Amino acid sequence: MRVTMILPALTEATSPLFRPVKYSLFPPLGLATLAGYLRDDDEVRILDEHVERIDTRVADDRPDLVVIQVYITSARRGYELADRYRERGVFVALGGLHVTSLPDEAAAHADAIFLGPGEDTWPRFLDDFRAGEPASRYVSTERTLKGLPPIRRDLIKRERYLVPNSIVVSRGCPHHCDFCYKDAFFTGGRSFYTQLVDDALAEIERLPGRHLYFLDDHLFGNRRFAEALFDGMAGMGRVWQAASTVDAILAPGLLEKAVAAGMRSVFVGFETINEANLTEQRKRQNVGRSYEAVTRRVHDAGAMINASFVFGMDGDGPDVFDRTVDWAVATGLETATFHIMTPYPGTALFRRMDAADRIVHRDWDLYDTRHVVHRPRGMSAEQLEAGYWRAYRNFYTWPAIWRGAAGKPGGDRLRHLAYAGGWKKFEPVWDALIRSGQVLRALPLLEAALNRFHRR
Ligand code: B12
Ligand code: SF4
Repeated sequence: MRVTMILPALTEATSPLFRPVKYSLFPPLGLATLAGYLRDDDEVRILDEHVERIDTRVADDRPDLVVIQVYITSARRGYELADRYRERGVFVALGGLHVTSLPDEAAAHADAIFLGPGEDTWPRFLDDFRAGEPASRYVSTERTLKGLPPIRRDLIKRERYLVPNSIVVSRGCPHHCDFCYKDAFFTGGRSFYTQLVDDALAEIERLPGRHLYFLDDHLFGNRRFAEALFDGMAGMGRVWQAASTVDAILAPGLLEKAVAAGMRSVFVGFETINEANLTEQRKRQNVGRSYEAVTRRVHDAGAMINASFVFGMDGDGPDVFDRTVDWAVATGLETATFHIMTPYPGTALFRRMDAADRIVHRDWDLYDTRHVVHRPRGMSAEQLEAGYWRAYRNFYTWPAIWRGAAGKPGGDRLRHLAYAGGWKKFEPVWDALIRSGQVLRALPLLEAALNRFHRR
């Protein structure tokens, strides 16, 4: 059987003028996971439009099966590709987060759609498809990562990614924040589960080189699993990055084990510095926690923080941008990502906004967390968008980077400057590397910035 698997990209990622490095960070792990279920004699390829051109006009591209993973921002392009293949009589399967949120919308462009994670439904479909009796809709209910076939990393064009060693050892998260995709995606079964520790360690052993990036929503979410994983990784000589929550960082012991096992930077969802917003968004794990204590703990342990903030919640006024950036710089956060609050279909936030008639349009292309798609309460949509861009600019000026780094001891200060500056101040260099298909060459620099100045 001939199978083509596609990760379509949003327009920005395919621009001939400038491609932000974030689109060349991670390979399509979800598709490589699904490819693991195919047989040895199946012919399969993975196309990632973020790093390569997909030309569907080539008339002889007629595989037996096309699989497309659909995110909200790539839905339009995903459907367009699906339609082209179907016009040619090719069977098209659509799955992923957006398909799960809006199955009827996706079904109009597919022969079969998949709701939720694919580990149970996909092998079932493959049997049905080979038997010539595929159903049109598969809904995931059995959630386990036990006995997964190895991920087909051989199908990934490693040299096109800065971080080819991305890895996921769990699915979902134990929390239930209103704005998050998670509850919608995992409806109908468990919404947080992990691999067996030994399987996760074996997957890590298989990855070449030194650097790893855990894409798990919350790597610290199951304490017993995380402790065993970090213990197993100690001594492997890995340097890695991951995501955690405020409360898990404050819990004694776990952070230290992570750093001892090689964690050098952690993504933390602070989301907002307005306490009222946290309650409204059911971000309970952040309520009443001292963000200063979180940053101090991470820095004292020897790691860096990549903080995530969301603007435009109901408690936010026009002052929120400068207050957030001032706080982030004063606390010495190394990197930050800012977002405009975006109600994804399927989330509690979307239902709440829709019921109050506060969703202004359903142009999914613009649901990219950089455009205002709802009616904000404490400011105008224009103020919100302008403030969002200002926050990015102000946080990543050299004086701000310097101020953030200045209060740190020598090695940590250098690391802060190299890491924050490297991401945001050398964009033309990233662009050139991406264009030449050689972005992986910069990985030693990333490893050095993460680890070289680390002295603890
Ligand atoms: C890595 C990542 C990225 C990477 C690359 C994405 C990639 N290569 O896959 C980068 C940095 C480019 C990125 C960018 C963005 N991202 Co992003 N990203 C992620 C992240 C952290 C991990 C994805 C991952 O690898 N998961 C692990 C694999 C194993 O799971 P999976 O990919 O979901 O695949 C499984 C299932 O979905 C399913 N499946 C998927 N497709 C199909 C198809 C079929 C046929 C079947 C059977 C099953 C199936 O089976 C797979 C195995 O279980 C997720 C968060 C998350 N936890 O998923 C956010 C996430 C996907 N990103 C998100 C967003 C919003 C963005 C941005 C818009 C952010 C921005 N402001 O720029 C951009 C634009 C993305 C785009 N191109 O359209 C949202 C998506 C919301 C939505 N409703 O679609 C998420 C969920 C983050 C969040 N919490 O809100 N992202
Ligand atoms: S902690 Fe993060 S991943 Fe978990 S539900 Fe909240 S936003 Fe989603």
